[in-house]
Amino acid sequence: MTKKWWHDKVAYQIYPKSFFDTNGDGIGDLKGVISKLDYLKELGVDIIWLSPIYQSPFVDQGYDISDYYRIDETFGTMEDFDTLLAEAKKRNMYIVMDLVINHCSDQHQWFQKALKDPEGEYGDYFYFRKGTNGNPPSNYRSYFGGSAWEKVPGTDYYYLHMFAKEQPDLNWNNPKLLNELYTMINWWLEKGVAGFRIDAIINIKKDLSFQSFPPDGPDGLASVWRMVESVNGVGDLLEDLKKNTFEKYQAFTVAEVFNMKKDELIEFVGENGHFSTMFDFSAHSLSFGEHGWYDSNPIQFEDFRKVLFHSQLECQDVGFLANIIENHDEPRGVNRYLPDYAQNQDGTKMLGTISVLLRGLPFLYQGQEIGMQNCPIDSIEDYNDINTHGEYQMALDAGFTEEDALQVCYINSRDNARTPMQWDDTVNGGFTSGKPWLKVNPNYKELNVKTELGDENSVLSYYKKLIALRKSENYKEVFTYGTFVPIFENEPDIFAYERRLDNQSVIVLANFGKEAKTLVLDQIADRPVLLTNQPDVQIADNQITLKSCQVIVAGTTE
Ligand code: TEU
Ligand code: CA
Repeated sequence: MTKKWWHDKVAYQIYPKSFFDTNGDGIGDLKGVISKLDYLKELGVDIIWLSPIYQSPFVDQGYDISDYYRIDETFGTMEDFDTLLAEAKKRNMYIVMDLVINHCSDQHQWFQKALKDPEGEYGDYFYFRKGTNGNPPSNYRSYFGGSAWEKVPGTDYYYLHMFAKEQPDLNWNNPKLLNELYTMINWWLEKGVAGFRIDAIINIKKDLSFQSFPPDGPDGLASVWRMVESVNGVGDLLEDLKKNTFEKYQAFTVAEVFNMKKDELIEFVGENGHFSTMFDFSAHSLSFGEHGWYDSNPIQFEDFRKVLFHSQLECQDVGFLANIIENHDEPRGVNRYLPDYAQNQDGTKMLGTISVLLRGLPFLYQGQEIGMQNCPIDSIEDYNDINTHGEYQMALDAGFTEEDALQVCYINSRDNARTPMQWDDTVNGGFTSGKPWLKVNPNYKELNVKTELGDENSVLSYYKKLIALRKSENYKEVFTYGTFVPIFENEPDIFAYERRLDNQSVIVLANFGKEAKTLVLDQIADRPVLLTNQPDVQIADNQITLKSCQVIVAGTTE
């Protein structure tokens, strides 16, 4: 495997709207990001992925872009962005932008022109199709609920939108559009961004017959996802994209791909793959309901371990996955993957440890490093996320009471991860001096950066040690390139693995159970303990006893 500059790096996702507000408008901004670079550097972060900061009407929080060449004024100016690039560079840090090119905003001038003349030049930038007998061209349900086709008033035309109706899908069969996109991507790369996180990219290939599928919900529609799964050929589009852009700049790319098939893994993230890496969503997918959030499933430990081990083993001879426990679309990992008795500091540290030391690129999501959790919100009006409103409605339509539908949102809502970052114990968690755009989690008084920086036993202090260990001179190679070897894979409640490279070996042992557990492991007592979340470790000869929620990382025998 050829070594690449990004292999041994640690990445961190910033959701700019909720990171840090410097001008009191209640919304995070670029100056806020700049002011926290030293904090991130201290944490051990190298690569920063910024969720979208382009000009946008924010129907889907910036994932609806109306001008790819402008910074939205809520976040600041292009000058601020250039300062961010320069300040990051000074600290040997890399800025990765979000690339949203499956769709744009309905306010983008391309779409505005297209609407005026669906049969004209710009109409071909999108998918305009005529309906049949007063019905849309097919029965696709958009990801956010409702038909994926929106009627153009005063015409027979509908346009396709896999997400919100304000996010029309771009026509990747049109070379002119592709040229516009490639030019734009290269423009940002010329500017000095290190690469991109590539949004919803698996959706760009459409089945142009737009055939309907058997309905899969009470609304008589079928998820547009069925079309994505049934169509082949996305690889050609992705290769063309790479050749015309990323490859020319050795850019780092991380793709959002949900339905990876084993035989395609090599094409996606192999040595000459379409992307540098892609997120492993196998654990997240476990809870996805068949119809929506209302029938989502709680995650069982055995399944969690099984799917993560599976993707680790499947990918290690091919390339690198990007490992996350949460992002801006997912509820907080602590609430999702830990049983109730483990949703505390020890459990949080344990979850972080097993994730960060996996083979692949660790991505932390803002607030994860202080142990942020889902936020209780009492009324649907107080949720901002468009997806949450759609899912709430779907739950009501499926017969849920309002109270139960709200509980569905508490467990699944994307706003759980989007509440403002908690910097200190002053009003609004120190995020803003104004009124925050989204509720601050009331637990900010105990759970915040300032308090945790001052406590050597905090989750934050632990994350610092964890990242430092991963990047330490002695162990960096084994954590980056070492193979992943499962251990105790049939032992209830134990998440354990070894990372092995040449004559180096590290063992990670975690007890997700409620009771202590004794494990027999050859020469465990001879290994130095590199890290643990509960200091009194009981080891003797070939035996180790792990308390509930205890994790230990043991190094190579001297
Ligand atoms: O997400 C794509 C995607 O598949 C998710 O929307 C997912 O289906 C959903 O969040 C599950 O709850 C990307 C972005 O990450 C997301 O924020 C955007 O809303 C979406 O694309 C549209 O751009
Ligand atoms: Ca602001």
